[in-house]
Amino acid sequence: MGLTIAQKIIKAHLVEGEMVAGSEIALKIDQTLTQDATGTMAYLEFETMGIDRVRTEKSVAYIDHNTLQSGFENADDHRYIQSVCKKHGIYFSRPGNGICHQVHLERFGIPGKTLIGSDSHTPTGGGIGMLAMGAGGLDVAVAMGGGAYHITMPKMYKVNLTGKLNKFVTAKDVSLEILRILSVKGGVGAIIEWGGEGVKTLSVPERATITNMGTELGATTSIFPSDEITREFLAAQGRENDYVELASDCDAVYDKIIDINLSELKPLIACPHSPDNVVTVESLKGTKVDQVCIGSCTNSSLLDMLKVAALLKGKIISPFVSLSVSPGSKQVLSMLSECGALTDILASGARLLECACGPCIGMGFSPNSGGVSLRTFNRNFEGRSGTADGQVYLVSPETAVAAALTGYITDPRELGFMPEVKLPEKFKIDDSAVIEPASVEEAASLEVLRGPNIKKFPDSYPQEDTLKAPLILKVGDNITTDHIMPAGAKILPYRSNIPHLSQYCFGVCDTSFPERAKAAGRSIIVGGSNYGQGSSREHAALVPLYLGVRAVITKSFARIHIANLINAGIMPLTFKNPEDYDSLSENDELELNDIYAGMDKGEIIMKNLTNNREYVLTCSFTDRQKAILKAGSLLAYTKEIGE
Ligand code: MIC
Ligand code: SF4
Repeated sequence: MGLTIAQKIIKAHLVEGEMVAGSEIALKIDQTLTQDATGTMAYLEFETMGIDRVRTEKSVAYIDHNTLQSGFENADDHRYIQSVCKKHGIYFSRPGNGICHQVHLERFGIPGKTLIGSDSHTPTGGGIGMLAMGAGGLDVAVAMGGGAYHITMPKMYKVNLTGKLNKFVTAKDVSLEILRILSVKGGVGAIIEWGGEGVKTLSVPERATITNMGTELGATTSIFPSDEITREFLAAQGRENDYVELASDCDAVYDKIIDINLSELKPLIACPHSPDNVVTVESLKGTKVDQVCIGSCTNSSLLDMLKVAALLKGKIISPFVSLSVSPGSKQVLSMLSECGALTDILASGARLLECACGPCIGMGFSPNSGGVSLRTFNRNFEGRSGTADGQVYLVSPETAVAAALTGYITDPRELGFMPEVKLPEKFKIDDSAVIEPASVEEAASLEVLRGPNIKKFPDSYPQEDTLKAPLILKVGDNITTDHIMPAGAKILPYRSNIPHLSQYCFGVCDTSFPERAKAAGRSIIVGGSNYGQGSSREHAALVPLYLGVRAVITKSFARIHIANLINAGIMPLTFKNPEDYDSLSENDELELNDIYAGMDKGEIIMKNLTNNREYVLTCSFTDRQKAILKAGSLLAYTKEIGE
């Protein structure tokens, strides 16, 4: 039987397990990346492992999220990360050099290699045929130390592309179309491979937009073949030697095949507050727009920016719209500046933001009260923009420009003429903002610089055989990590300060949660399906751990979050009968007995002492996961076995 592209890469990196969908496998990881919002914690975890130098082929730390520096906290954390990198063999991409996924694609990604990153959009690397996955910081720390990355062997889905995109219809619309088809949980447990004749019509930046947003499907990752177009991109980045051809076998078997005819697509838009809430742009025509943001790791490539500049050239944006443009990297910004396109953008009335995540994670540029914000980003979860009642829509750069010019949601095809925009034969190569690590000899005497914002890691609690605790919070379906542990300008600087962060836990759902959880001592959370979708932030597990949460019971979990819960020593369980969810209420006293035997059996019985009902909870922990829970955390387990 033939293999898919992902199966070929998995086979070449398999260190444990069998390539059978649903079973646990362990992979050797070639490259890691971190960003600063998750990086501080990941490097603190790496340090506790007592390993002198990273054991990957390349590990890169990016500073791109926490760049506001409205106090000492971010600057201290950046200094800490820079000093850890120098000492332990990690490349350090300075603030201003760009968004991790954009820079990694440009400068470091290699087809056929494995990459894990402490950011959920790491699958962007699938645009050049990498097996690139988002992971919790602790998993990344273990991989930096040479440990394998454990995942559930995914199913294989194929999206078969035919046709060619029409003018003003873009890769972003392809992402929105697949979200419309599959929903935010449609990719859970699967790798999405993009194939078919239509693939040849898509450039690397377009492919990367699509693999980037595969994250919103809940997929393990998304991947494109590595072909002539990939070779040309790498050659233009001065990295032709990194090219290898990768294709699936013609008799490869897929669990699902989805057909998309690119020629039939229309400009699409995701409405508040979910990326799969997709309709056509024309159906919302005339909706007044207050703000437009162009950028983020989804749509900040040179190609995107050149198209934006070409459409804005010689025009002035609506006086009622505030437009921000954040290029994805220093390479993009300097090339825009050298060819004059930046002048066209600025002349239109746009505000230029730095090459960073910025408004995407609520780091400035929040919309006005109730404001409609059209963004070329990948997430529009409630409150994420920093304005609680902000109405965020997700669109392509072309649709964003159309709205900025008219002041209303406008089908970009109404703009008429789309100037021809091509990628350059050579990108501007300047890696001076990437600081190399010290030599082994020099590293030994280097000091790691820690600031007062770094606080103690939360204590872990080895899983006991019995758990008696109240149901402290009951939430619905599709709860995101932005609900569990919000980000934004006020909170994000405290990512290495769990006690401070804890005040904001579940703030979007229930501001009384932190106080109630602390008062309860130990507690249980109940959720609906796809609990923990969204980011890779392990803080969405570490903060509940700090507040005493010992188990989370749901209808289903998102992939990275369930791993983060186990890594933090919080037991994730699911209802055997999903209807049982309905008969549980906040403050019910719950009791789980014979947990160890239940873990082995895959079923744990829970008594509700308040309504005297019994519930069957399921789990399918591997021996390793059971050992992690019994040790109290992945960190404690790793120390125990000396991995
Ligand atoms: C996001 O887009 O939500 C983030 C911020 O990039 C997160 C990481 C984090 O919370 O630091 C992600 O996607 O993993
Ligand atoms: Fe940054 Fe937004 Fe991309 Fe997350 S989704 S990495 S916050 S640009």
